[in-house]
Amino acid sequence: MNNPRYWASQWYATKFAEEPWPGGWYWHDHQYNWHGPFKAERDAAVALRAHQAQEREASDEHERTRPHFGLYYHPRSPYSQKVLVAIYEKGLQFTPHIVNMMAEGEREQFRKIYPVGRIPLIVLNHGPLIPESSIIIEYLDGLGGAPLISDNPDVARKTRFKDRFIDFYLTEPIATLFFESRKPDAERDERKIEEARFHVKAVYDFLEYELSGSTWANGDAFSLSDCSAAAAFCYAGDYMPYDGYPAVSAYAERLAQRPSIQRVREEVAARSDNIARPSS
Ligand SMILES: N[C@@H](CCC(=O)N[C@@H](CS)C(=O)NCC(=O)O)C(=O)O
Repeated sequence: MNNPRYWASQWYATKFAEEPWPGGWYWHDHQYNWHGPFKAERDAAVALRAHQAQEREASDEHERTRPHFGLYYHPRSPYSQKVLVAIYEKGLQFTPHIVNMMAEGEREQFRKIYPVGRIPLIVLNHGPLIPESSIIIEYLDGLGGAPLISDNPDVARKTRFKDRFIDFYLTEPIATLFFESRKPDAERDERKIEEARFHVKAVYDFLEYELSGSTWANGDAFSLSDCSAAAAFCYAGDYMPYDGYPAVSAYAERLAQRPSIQRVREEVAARSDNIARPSS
């Protein structure tokens, strides 16, 4: 440590530093790039520590985002879209497994992995299964990146409530309206349609009030509730227009502009097996 010419860093010996290098203190990085000379050992040590901190940050980010789970999903499934939005918001990598639940063989195969047979599902590399879109997002949120659920228990409670409220009373009824609209007139279940419309209206009424002073469903930070809304609002206006709901309409537009959501929608648009939207 006292040789001003060949200074041993905390990581690597510097025995390769030879003439004609100017005298002074040196350190080198992983790629054997030499840094120096520094007049004093202390200056070299400060530079080395700053470099190490930068590398640690980079490798933490790498560790956080590297693929360590497989996602079973379908780009057109609303609950898969909800999880994809969260994944893209956080910049995480994953191993994709697209499952077409309409194809009997694929459905049966998938049920061997998860007997309930619902997508999305994530499978961690070391084995555990994590089903249910909201639980998946809770898990992903623990991996760091921009938080989707606040540390503040009161804000978190409202985010979780809106997530459930949107799934149960918007995503599900919109799916009902979608499936009913595809049936021949004689087979349509008017009672189901009426109930679905009643619930969608309840969500619009609630959100019109909640959104009047905020950008996103639960305040000014994009959250789990917006991941849930992203998929539902892709189709909601086709089945129940936003007439009389200016805040809901503006919110649907903001969702459509969000890069993570645009990416999810582009993936749907790029598929050749798309289902036609209803003609209004
Ligand atoms: N509560 C579940 C709902 C998942 C769900 O209903 N997924 C649909 C696709 S969006 C599905 O797998 N349907 C296949 C089936 O019911 O056979 C979640 O939040 O993940």
